[in-house]
Amino acid sequence: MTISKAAYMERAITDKLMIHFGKTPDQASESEMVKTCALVIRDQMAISEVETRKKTLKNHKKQVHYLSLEFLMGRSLMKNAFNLGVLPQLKEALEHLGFNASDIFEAEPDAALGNGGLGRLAACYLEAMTTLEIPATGYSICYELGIFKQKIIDGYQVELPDNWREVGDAWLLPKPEEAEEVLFGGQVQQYWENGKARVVLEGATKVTAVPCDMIIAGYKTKHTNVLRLWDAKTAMPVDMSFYSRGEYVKAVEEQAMAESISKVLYPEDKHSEGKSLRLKQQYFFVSATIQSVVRKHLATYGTLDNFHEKNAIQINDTHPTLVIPELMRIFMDVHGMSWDKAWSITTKSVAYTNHTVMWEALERWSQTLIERRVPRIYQIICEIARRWQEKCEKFYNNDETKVRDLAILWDGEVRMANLCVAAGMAVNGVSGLHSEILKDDVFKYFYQMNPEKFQNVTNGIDHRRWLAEINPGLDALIQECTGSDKYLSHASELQKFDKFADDKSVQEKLAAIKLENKKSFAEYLYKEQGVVIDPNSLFDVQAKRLHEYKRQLLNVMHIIYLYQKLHDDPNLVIQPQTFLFGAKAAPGYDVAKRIIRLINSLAKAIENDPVCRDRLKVVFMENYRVSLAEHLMPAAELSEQISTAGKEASGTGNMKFMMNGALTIGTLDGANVEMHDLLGDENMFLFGLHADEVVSMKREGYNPQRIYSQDDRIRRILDQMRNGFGDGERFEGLYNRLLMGVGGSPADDFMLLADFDSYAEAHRRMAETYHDKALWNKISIHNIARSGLFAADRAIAQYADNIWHAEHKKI
Ligand code: 26V
Repeated sequence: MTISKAAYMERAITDKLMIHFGKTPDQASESEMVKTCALVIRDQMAISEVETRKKTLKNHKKQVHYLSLEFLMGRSLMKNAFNLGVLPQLKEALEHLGFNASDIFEAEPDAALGNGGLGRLAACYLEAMTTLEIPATGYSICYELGIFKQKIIDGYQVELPDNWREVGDAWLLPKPEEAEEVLFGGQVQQYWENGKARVVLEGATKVTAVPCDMIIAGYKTKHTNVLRLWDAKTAMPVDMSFYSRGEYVKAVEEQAMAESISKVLYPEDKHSEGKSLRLKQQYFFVSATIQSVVRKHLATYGTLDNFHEKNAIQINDTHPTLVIPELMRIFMDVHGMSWDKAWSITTKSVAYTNHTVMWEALERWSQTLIERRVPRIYQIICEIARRWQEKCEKFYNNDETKVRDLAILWDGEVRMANLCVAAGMAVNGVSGLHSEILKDDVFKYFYQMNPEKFQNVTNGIDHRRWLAEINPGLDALIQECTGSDKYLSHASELQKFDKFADDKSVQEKLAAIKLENKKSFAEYLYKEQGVVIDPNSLFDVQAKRLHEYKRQLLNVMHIIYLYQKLHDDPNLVIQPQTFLFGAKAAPGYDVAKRIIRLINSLAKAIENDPVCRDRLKVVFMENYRVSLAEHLMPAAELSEQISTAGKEASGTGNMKFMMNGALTIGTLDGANVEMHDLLGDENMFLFGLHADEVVSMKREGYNPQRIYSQDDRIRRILDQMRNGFGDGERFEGLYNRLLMGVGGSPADDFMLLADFDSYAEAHRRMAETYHDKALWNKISIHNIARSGLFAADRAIAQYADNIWHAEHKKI
């Protein structure tokens, strides 16, 4: 008798539950069930992982090492089951055991080891690298606490710790036998040995880095990859000597110092603060990673001469920059290589991706801090900087402004981005516009020296997760229309859906799917937050980190405008709309927190207002995160991508909304530009100044006060904001920021007032279009069908072809 796949799965689950928890299914809690299923799936992947490793060792392919301080993985159970092709049997087995499968998936905590776009991108890319069968490893820190959990209490954001590992540990395989030692502090000593200068570090503090591996499954492949997360532990033998010398407290102190390194993810995603612990995190993870990469390379090849031929190291933003001097250190101090040879191999191995042009986020570290924490690394940076400066002086004929701009060390600081561009074999931006800004502005003098280094790779998303897995209704419709599930491996197949744009029955099916998704989201929101929203209203969504440049405040201004309009004319007929906001603010970013408070005041005011409440609704969704986004995207109808042009490097939420059929209201910023190229004016609601107009308007002297005094609508909106909504909260600070400029930043730095009129006009066009259901659905089909460009598979194939020169499965 053959046993069905589901029965086999059920057996694996019951066995694991018994072995691991000593329980039968009727005794297991949901959390225990999540862990049990994770262990079962992990076992399956572990077998493939061993096979993959064997194969990679044998075929000597080039390996990719993706270094990122953030990987926003979210949940893995459904994802891995989907990719392994065992999702149907997992669901069936769970149901048969008396569980509701979707409750079990919902009970898995997010692995939220990231802040926002940069971290989620890294997670999508790991999936795509695996699906394309590139031998790749992600490296990061095994933070005990991920990004904080956000609670809204009395309208204010409150941060709570996110202890993801209690359940999330089930995905991790600790590998203590592959631990590395990382050294901090101490003194650099040089001496001569056999006619060669040797460098050693004396009196340094040792921290042990223990790898915890998370296996990544690809789609329709046995190839697996690993996300290696380093856990910081005290190096025990050293500590024992403290104990025996009676320095008990010192030993405990060292232990606390060491282990604090992997305690918590920094929740700031723009402002670089120069905190010592953050620097330690960076060096810890980079040093452990590179030691491990070099060790494995030597074990395979017995030489470092071909290191760059067999390894590509991608630096995700500047956070892993210290990988550059660390590689130099290992090549020279540990393996006796000359400077020139070490530099030649290093600069052929590393590549850098920039993710922001906001100057506050460009990392600069105090020279003194680096010198104190990692003295040998500091020496190497100084030497790199000296040689680089010589080169620049020669190239630019001692032009002082240019040489200063290009410097790696300046004014007591190390400029990480400059170090990355000087040393990297490639530098890339993450959308067409962003990459142009890097060449024309941020790194313009670098570009003139080495134009061939600069590239663009427009971001992409894992469309298997962000479409097929989270929106099964739409997945089924696409498969029905395109005739197969081929789009899952070849996202460009989505194009075949385009010709159904005018097909009435497809339009109606799409509308029905969207309505169902809106209803499920309404239920979800009610369960999570006790908020009721009407699935028949238009779902207008802005979900992303809270930043002034992303302009949640512009959205709020427009809602206040509608609110006032309804008060002026209570009989006005308007499309009922639900405005959904999801956003975490960095705990120290007061302005962002004030904007959250304002959204909540406005939400309350509208809810209590008999004139507005049936037509407008504002909801601040608590704790926006990957798993909430997975419920939200399929239900969204309008996607707000309204950053000041030139400021959003790419955006990836914009792609997720588009793929799920939402229409975009947005500026020509980041990847919205590519989106507009695909869709044309008629299929998105474009508004606002262009990036070059923002620059020239600022240069010529932008005057928001004039707009305030000349435009009645804007004056009324801002006055209302200043006075608040009668709940005792006033927003004078925000008002002043828009009109006076506060604390050194200019008035309305992000040009909200300049773009308001055009934004309101785009909203009018949008509402008119929404009225015409057939037209709206047609546009929605165009959006879905043309979103294939934004698949991570495409982006990864470009990295592999143009930057890493690594082989991959063709898409
Ligand atoms: C910066 C900092 C500064 C120091 C403190 C910790 C910290 C953490 C993260 C960051 C990086 C911020 C850059 C970032 O997230 N950029 C976003 O990258 C996305 C992926 O490329 C892109 O879609 C977004 O437009 C861009 O804002």
